[in-house]
Amino acid sequence: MTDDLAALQHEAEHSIAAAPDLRALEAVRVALLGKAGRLTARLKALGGLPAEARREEGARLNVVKEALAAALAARRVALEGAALEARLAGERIDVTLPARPSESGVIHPISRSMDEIAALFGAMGFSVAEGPDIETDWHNFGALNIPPHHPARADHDTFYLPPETAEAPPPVLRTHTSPVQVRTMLSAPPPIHIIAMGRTYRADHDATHSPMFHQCEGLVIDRAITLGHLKGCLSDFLRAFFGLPDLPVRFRASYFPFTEPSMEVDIGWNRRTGELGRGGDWLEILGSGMVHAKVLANAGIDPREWQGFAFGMGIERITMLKHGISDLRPFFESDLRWLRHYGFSPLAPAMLHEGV
Ligand code: 2NM
Repeated sequence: MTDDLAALQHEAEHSIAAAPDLRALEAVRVALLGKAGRLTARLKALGGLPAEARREEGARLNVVKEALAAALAARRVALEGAALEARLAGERIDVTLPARPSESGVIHPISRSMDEIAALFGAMGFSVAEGPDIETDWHNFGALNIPPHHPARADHDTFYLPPETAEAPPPVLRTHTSPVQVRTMLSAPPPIHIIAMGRTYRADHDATHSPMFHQCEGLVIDRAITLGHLKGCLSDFLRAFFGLPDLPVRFRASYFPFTEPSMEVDIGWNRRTGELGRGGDWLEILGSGMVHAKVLANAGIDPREWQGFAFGMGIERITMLKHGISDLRPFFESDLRWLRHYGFSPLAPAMLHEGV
């Protein structure tokens, strides 16, 4: 009986050690300890033995059962480790390999322009600020010196959202990126040198207007900022963005409620051919001005200590001019043929030393 049990244990230990994988190991376990297993059978047979023999045989069987259970568990851990190693070896990737040129995607011309604008203003010390598309009436209009019945509100063709309370003005889809400038002024003290870019919304839809379009606005608040800084900054930007060092730039008096004085900025072009840089005609390209003292005060900035300039431009418009795109609509139509033609390689990002 004892030799018999020792032989069973020996044989079982050999089978466990030799099991090549987890399935084989499970088969060994079932053959030993399953319902019809060899050790199970011997444990069942204990009931038929006399009391004395049952105690002795039972103790021996338990020792063997525990030894085999431990051997099974140890082998399971070893096989699981080996299986994981094998899987990791099979799935290994070389993260140092160079990227494969992709057939499938290009950078949208609007995204490309935003990358170029960020690179150019970044080189002039600006950082990029962001804010929500859904704005309060106050951030979008009130703080910018556009009071409740000001005609500029009508000009903006605002999309209003359902009111949250009966008393408060309803939320709006931002009609320009200026509320980002307001939020920036409220959130940290000057000096401030930021641009804000992103989606803006006006209820206007025809060949040259889309209800959603993109703006870039800039804001500089510092000590002793003058119109000279505004003119230098915007002339440099326009000449770099269009890649024309001699691009004529003209500043023309205008009106915005949030700037005083206000100036429209024109660039030289040929109205007949559309060529930029020469031709004797002028094209309005952006709006700008010295931030109104009331706007500074609304945003908690003392206008006697800090001055600044701001500007705003439409990204679709400058992108169309730069690349000779004549129609606004395809920007939003997801036509892959148009996108592949006017898109940019993701592997050649906007870089300043390449003149963006
Ligand atoms: C423009 C033209 C002129 C402008 C002003 C501000 C702020 F918040 F500082 F008051 N942000 N943007 C501004 C000024 C925008 O867009 C044609």
